[in-house]
Amino acid sequence: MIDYAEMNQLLFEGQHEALKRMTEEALAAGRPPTEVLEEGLIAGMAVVGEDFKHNRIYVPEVLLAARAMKAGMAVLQPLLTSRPGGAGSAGVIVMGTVKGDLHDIGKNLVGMMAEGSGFTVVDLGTDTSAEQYIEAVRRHDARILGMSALLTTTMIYMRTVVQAMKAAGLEHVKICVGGAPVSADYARQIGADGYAADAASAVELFRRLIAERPAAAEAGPA
Ligand code: B1M
Repeated sequence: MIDYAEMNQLLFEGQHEALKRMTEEALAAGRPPTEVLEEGLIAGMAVVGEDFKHNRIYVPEVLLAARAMKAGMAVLQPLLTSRPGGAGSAGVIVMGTVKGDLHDIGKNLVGMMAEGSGFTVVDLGTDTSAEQYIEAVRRHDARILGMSALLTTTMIYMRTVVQAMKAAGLEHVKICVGGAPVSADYARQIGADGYAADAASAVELFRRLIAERPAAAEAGPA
């Protein structure tokens, strides 16, 4: 019997090796990877976020919790990213956390789920500038640009990127945004094509946007 409360506590305490072990045990016991992710890892990080917000814990403790979360995610990664039947790519998504922002756990999860659903993900990491997004979109002929932001001070950079993409003539590339302070309303305000609240809805959004893409754009750049 897997005790998710114990996994949450290990994450909270930053015990990365024990959490990695328990993640492996949960999978060995037949628990679905998405359940382990949501109940064992994401639920634990939610507690960390609450305590951080109320100054009951500070950056060093959050860093340790983030390291533990990543250790658990590394165990789940092969399962979340494996493509059934080795099908071809559903399209390229360039993804990154925006300039000034170092939070990458949520963005990494979205990337893993997207890969598992058949997309090819080009991950630019964190602190990504408009120029870096544009360069990668062009180089990989991406169909979607995904931006993540976790800070109210960095989410505003998403608008800069949307405008820079237009100025660069890349209007045909769909832009998706997400992250804790971002909303559907904000996505509309800045001219993005879509917003998703979590990794599973992000993948649904990517699929929908790819399906909506006008036939003219399928020809790719001249
Ligand atoms: Co920071 N931090 N942090 N932090 N941190 C938050 C975001 C904060 C809300 C905590 C709080 O006060 N409650 C707060 C922001 C407040 C605000 O802006 N209003 C905050 C702060 C203030 C800071 C610092 C400024 C603290 C300081 O230094 N004084 C600093 C900033 C550093 C910087 O970026 N320049 C900082 C630093 C850090 C750490 C480095 C210690 C660490 C990050 C480690 C890492 O990512 N490698 C950290 C962490 C871990 C958090 C919290 C606790 C957890 C974030 C997380 O990983 N959540 C966070 C609290 C919170 O969010 N409630 C907090 C789990 C993850 C699975 O969820 O990222 O939301 P999330 O991703 C979800 C969805 O949002 C969505 O899908 C994901 C999966 O379901 N999603 C997308 C995300 N991206 C998407 C993109 C999409 C679609 C969906 O399309 C492309």
